[in-house]
Amino acid sequence: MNPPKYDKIEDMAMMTHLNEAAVLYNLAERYSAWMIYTYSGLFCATVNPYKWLPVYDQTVVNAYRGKKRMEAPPHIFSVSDNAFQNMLTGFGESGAGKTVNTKRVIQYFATISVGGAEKKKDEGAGKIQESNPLLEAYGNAKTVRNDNSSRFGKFIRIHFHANGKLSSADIETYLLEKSRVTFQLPDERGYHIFYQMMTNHKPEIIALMTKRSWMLLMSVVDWKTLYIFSSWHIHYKMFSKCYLFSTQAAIDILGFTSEDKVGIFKFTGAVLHHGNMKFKQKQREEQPKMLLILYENKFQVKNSVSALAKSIYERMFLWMVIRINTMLDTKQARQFYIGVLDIAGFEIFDYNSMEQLCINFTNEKLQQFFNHHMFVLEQEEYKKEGIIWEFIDFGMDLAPMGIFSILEEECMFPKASDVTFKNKLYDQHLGKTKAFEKPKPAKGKAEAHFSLMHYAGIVDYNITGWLDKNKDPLNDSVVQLYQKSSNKLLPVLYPPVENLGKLMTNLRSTHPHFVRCLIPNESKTPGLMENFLVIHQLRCNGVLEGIRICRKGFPSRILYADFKQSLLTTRRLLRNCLGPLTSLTMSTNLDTPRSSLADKTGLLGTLEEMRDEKLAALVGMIQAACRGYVMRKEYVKMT
Ligand code: AOV
Ligand code: MG
Repeated sequence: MNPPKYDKIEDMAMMTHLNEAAVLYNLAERYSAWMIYTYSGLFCATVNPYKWLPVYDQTVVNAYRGKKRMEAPPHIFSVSDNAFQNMLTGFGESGAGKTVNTKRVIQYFATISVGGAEKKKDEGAGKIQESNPLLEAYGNAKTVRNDNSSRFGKFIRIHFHANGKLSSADIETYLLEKSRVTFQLPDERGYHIFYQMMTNHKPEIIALMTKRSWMLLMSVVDWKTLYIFSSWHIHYKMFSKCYLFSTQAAIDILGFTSEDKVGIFKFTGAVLHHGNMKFKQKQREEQPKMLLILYENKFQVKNSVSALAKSIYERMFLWMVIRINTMLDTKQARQFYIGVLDIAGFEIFDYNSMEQLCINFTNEKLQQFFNHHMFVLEQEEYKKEGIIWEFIDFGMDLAPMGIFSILEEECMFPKASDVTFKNKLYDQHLGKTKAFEKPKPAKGKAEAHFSLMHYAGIVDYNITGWLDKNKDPLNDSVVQLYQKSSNKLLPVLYPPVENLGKLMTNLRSTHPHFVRCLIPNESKTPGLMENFLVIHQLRCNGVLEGIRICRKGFPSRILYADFKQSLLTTRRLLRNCLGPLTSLTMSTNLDTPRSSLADKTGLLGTLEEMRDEKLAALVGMIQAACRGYVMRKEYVKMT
């Protein structure tokens, strides 16, 4: 156990005894006092409070400006402030708080760099906040784990001028879960926007769409029997009303034209219509003579219609992002940027399909990046600097992902089926790859075909329908028809596809800061911490290893040239101010061959603090001297 003075410690790297229990105890103690942010060496951890704490307003923003990490309690604003010129990555399981913290980071930058509370909404980064309601309406949905779960990943970049003033912002999105448009598991929902629209509570939308087309839409769509929704709650209808207002406000503030706006709502309505189509199976007729014409059965037709609905929805989402970016671009000079990454968190459901594999794969990639950064690069840096250091192998193997290439391959074979796909997976991985296993059947468990041991836990996947999902059977003739549409928006909806590889390249080119979001319980209860759930996350996320390497290693670094400069400036300042009065000695050898100065936790910070303190004291004394006081020599002794 740690001595009482370490109770509720702000940086867990400072603890005398570092073990799982101590870390958990500290997090729990802090959480019970609503201290949701805690440093753990190189990164910040946060536990979802599930209630709004008054810790994000303008006074708090101001309080964190220009503060060093240890000068104020741990906070997302402090991480943001220290991330200037760098990049921020929020990650953790679904529902842990990534998106909420991402919004706080954006809020912080949007307000500090355009002059406090009277922030200008027309500035790029101010506007990016305004894009949230729109992106969340179309990209977030209720899942079992999170009522407002992000079903896409985003990387937001805030660009700055050389003088640190805000320049503009842009956003990149990844992997929108388009299957959700037409299918959800029990207790989950479709995208928020559908429920918002169904409140029928926005006369302006009706006005925009011409009364006739809106009435047509409303009369044709039978909201209650839409097969594309697994559940429909009347409460949600009332709740969605207010959100419809913010979605619509976002569309206006961002500067979409009224034509765009009509297009957006029309297509959303059209997607709903797709969900309302019903098909009847006729008796089989003779195959037609013309080879072009091919009969499809009821299910194939339903599939094709779903594919079209999903495609329109996805393309409209991507198009909105492109439009948002055009509107955020202020065309001003950009010197550097801060990037904030918020992806859909790791998830394990009863039934896990291809969407879960994609999300978990992205998380796995990010974990790999985190490990590489924390454990490999960190240690390589020590070697490079000639520090005597025994390489620690953290041995964090991650699940193999040859699965996607097998899927791609199978999609090329016309005769491939779920069974052939499964056989191929087993042939190549079972018994050969450690992380790949046959799922253990259990009573009441959904059927699964293979298990993957991910860094965060074992997930059982069901491969039914993956081949079709991956092939995305878009009907070419309909797409051609779309391209010739008299509606201006429809032909525009075909921009290039998303790309995970580019994200990783982006990440590698930055200096990342990580914010580890922890989910305290699965019932969304404020203040309740389930120990096993938290310990599990600490274990698989490398939080403990991170702290350990931070204590053994040298987490603070400063370029030697900068350090030297800083010392010289201090020395010069002292000399200039005090001349012969000083009894100052500086014995540091400033000409060592190293390129950077590595430091155990805190020492560099302490040195900088000491320097600032001494300088402040000196300034005070000089002022006092000028006012005629006697200057006492010992005050200026530098320790
Ligand atoms: P996520 O982004 O990590 O999940 P969110 O950021 O959406 O999780 O958080 C889930 C919910 O927890 C929010 O809607 C809030 O109700 C609550 N919450 C999270 N952080 C805070 C906080 N700092 N203060 C108050 N409430 C909070 V996912 O997108 O599902 O991976 O895929
Ligand atoms: Mg989220």
